[in-house]
Amino acid sequence: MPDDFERMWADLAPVGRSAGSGGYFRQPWTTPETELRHWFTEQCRARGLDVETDPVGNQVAWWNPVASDRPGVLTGSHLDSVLDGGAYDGPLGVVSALAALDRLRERGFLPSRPIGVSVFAEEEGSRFGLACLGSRLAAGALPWERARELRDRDGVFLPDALEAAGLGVADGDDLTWPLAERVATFVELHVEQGRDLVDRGAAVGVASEIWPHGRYRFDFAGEANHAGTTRMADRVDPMLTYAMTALAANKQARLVDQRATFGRIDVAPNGTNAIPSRVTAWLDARCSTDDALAELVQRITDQAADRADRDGTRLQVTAESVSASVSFDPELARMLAADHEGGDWPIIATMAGHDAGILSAAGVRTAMLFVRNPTGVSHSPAETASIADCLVGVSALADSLERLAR
Ligand code: HGY
Ligand code: MN
Ligand code: MN
Repeated sequence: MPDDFERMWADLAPVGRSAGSGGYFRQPWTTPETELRHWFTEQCRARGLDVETDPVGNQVAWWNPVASDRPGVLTGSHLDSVLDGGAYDGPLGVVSALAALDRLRERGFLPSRPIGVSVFAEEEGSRFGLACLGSRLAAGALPWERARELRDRDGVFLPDALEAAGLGVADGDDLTWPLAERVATFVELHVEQGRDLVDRGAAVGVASEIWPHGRYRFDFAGEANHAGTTRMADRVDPMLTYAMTALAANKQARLVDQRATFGRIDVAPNGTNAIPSRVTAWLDARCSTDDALAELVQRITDQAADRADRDGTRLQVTAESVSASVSFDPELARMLAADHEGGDWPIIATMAGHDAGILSAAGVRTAMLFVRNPTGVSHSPAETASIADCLVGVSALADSLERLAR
């Protein structure tokens, strides 16, 4: 069994990996991510499972040996990565789902309801800016009319990206999955993105909640001018307004022990010897409650506006992706966390968004399992998990599926 997980893991290791940083560039509907989608199809077929791939590339394969027509237990995650991301965020949940299925079959377990393995597309929102794009479409949380207008950084519209990947939404396609009829419970296994399990000395944890979080585009408009001949007093420099806003975000988040990050910036014309005409920067904000999130974003926006007044620049803030607070079913969390070798697994919160959050918001009974990440680092090539802990995660997932599909 272990070599099976490790064989699958070895299959994925080189796909979309940067020779420089060792990080992954598996943006959705690009060549590496398409290769992963085909890999998943092969893995399912090798297990005698028929894979359904929907028009945007979301995938699901059902194991239904007793031909039950009851709603099933679905498990899976995503295969796309952030830019220069780690190997585990997403793929660990997909490989573990396949390995857990193998584990159940080896045990001779016969599920009383179907067990499905799924992959949702563009979970990271790293190309089209909207987190969990695939699962939001599958859950009916995002109308195709809005999704089709999304453009990536090169100006490519989503429909054209899908075409290039051999996919595509035809008029009249219904992108929503029949979740109410087909899915009784969704369980997503994911590498922990933090050090809670390390600090607790636990290999596996169960999620209690996902913090609400959002992505907000800040457009700072100024006046392009010469970097040398323009006196400092005569400038309308959007870079200054941005810089102060980034510092304000850092301070405001620290004051309330929440999270605010400016990790992405786009400057026009981005010349060395010119005051920029425009700076666009994206705020990623995360808080323990929806109200705290709204308040934090408002405070940062107000301080940016004050500074814009002083600089004579113009500010526009646009919420591009907002995910409300998710509380997982506590009784389900307790059931999955209970009675393992060494006692119960800890039940912990996560500040990272997941497809599980979208399905939960759509009314699907949902749980998440986390696998210890020794460094706690994620969205970085340094993200890691030990094979030993990954195999404990596979057992944990197999046990969970067995409890849910007995
Ligand atoms: O950004 C997140 O929270 C997740 O990794 N998609
Ligand atoms: Mn991620
Ligand atoms: Mn993820």
